[in-house]
Amino acid sequence: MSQNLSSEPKRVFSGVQPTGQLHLGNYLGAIKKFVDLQHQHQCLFCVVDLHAITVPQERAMLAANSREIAAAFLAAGIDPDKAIVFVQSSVPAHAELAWILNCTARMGWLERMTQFKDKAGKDKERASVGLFAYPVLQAADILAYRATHVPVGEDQKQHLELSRDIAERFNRDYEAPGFFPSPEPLIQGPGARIMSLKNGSVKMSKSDPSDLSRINMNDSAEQITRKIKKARTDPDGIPSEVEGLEGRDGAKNLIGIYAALDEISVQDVLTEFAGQGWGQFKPALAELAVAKLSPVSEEFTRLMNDTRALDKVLQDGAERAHAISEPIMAEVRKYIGFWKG
Ligand code: AQP
Repeated sequence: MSQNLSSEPKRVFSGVQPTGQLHLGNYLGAIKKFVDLQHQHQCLFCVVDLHAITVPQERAMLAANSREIAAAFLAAGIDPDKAIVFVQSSVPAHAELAWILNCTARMGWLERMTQFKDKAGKDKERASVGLFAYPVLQAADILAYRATHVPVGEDQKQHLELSRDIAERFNRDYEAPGFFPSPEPLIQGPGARIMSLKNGSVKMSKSDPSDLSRINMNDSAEQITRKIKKARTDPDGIPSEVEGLEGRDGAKNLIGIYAALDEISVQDVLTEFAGQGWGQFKPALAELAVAKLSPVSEEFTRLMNDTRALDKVLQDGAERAHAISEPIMAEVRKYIGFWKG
């Protein structure tokens, strides 16, 4: 059986749920980072439809939404000849390993997960068991490939810590030292936490009832410009130093979005715009956002018109993903001692 992965190359895994409109937070916090990583490491980018069904989904929309996420990956610059792009439900290892890891994870660990509390809201009793166990499926996604690195937004930090605990516990319980790596999150950079345009203290999210709170990846130039114009800021102007953004959520968010889109530091943005008002900054941000997002949304529309080509990418990706996960699952079954180990 294989040993520690430390001498093996890095393997990157990340997933996005096919639950509707992709927004700027998903793009800057996750997808844009995927594009750079594919050149340095073996990467698997997954449309996580098993995660999506932890809350009700429309049968008529689920497959179409999965294609949309795959199209967004490719439109953003992911090359399916380099990275493996696939749909989670088409590779059986995810569900199988999730069950096994459900038996490794502890109730107390999951009860501490803040995202479950947020998503289940007041009516915890009526939430699905799947929503509660969601972070275990996430651990299975990563560990089924023995991935070492996971690019995600900051909201996923706690889930990644849980994945590490689960990996370590499996290795200990089944006397498999070093079998599963402790996956590391890749969270750095100003795009890691994009906030709502209407309320800088909550994250930009597809479930926010106000469309003005987010920039959707397929918004037109006019929509983007209007939303940025209406974004919540404060009466003060743009400071010259990062400390001047302290306690100013809306201001900090817009400056952070500019930095992430232009791939420069927050300090560089402040140096460029120090002393100016929002009336000057917002049009500059809108222009930048349109320039960066329009090519992605045009390519997205083109790809969505060729579903056969998209399905071919996803089929090929599923086969390549299965080829990696199956030998790992064979070892997992042996460690546990299943009849067909
Ligand atoms: N606001 C955000 N800023 C930075 N990164 C973000 N991500 C999500 N929102 C932000 C990152 O996007 C990746 C894919 O996320 P997901 O498909 O798991 O969706 P989510 O996190 O559930 O996205 P939403 O929009 O917040 O959905 P709802 O409203 O359903 O909760 C992940 O890497 C995530 O960190």
